[in-house]
Amino acid sequence: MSEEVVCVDFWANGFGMRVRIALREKGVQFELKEEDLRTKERSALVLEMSPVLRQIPILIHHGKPVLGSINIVEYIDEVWKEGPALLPADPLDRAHARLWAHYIDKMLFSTQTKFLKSKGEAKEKSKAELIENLKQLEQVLGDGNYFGGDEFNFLDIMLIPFSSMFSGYEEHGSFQIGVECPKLMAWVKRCRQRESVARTLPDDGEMYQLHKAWYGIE
Ligand SMILES: N[C@@H](CCC(=O)N[C@@H](CS)C(=O)NCC(=O)O)C(=O)O
Repeated sequence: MSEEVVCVDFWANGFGMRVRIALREKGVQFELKEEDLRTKERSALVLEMSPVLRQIPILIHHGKPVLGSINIVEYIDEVWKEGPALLPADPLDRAHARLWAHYIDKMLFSTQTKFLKSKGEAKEKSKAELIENLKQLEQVLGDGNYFGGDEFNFLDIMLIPFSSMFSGYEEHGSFQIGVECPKLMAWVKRCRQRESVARTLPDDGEMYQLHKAWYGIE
């Protein structure tokens, strides 16, 4: 099989970081095409490959698009079977991992947005929600090294990109995630030692600066 793999993404896109980490875990060579989300106009490539959603990340494999980060990571796992398995082997464990991946997208990501956008009382309320979301995820992690148990896998890939905003959360909300969620922070440190993660995650400070500009945070 010819391995023509392109990832269309923006350096600070947490959803796209999942795709880049998964490809690196599998040892798949890919071309990265940067799409600058700071401009409103989407490139001709995005409009061609994702005419309905117009969103990134997009994985282009042999010229065909695969969309949606959860979907893409599952696709990568199915296609490049020779690399380490990303999804758990057991169907019940897979269902559990997918459920929490959706929790990250529906709860954590939307709470993050509310927290960064809001001020005053609303900001305090969403800060409390954000801490609850993180505590909930810490509970799912339990005492394991990784979400899937002993091995770094699917759910770790789903969440670790969001850790690049953790120091931004701390600065924005004047709190310490390590105090609220010590096991989760230990997991972040563990994951960041992996080459796939270290090569993919942007600098925490740059990530917060970008979000400050996006949300007009002073
Ligand atoms: N559920 C999608 C979400 C992707 C998404 O929301 N992408 C945003 C960036 S975070 C995007 O491409 N927005 C297009 C734009 O802002 O024009 C996934 O998991 O890939």
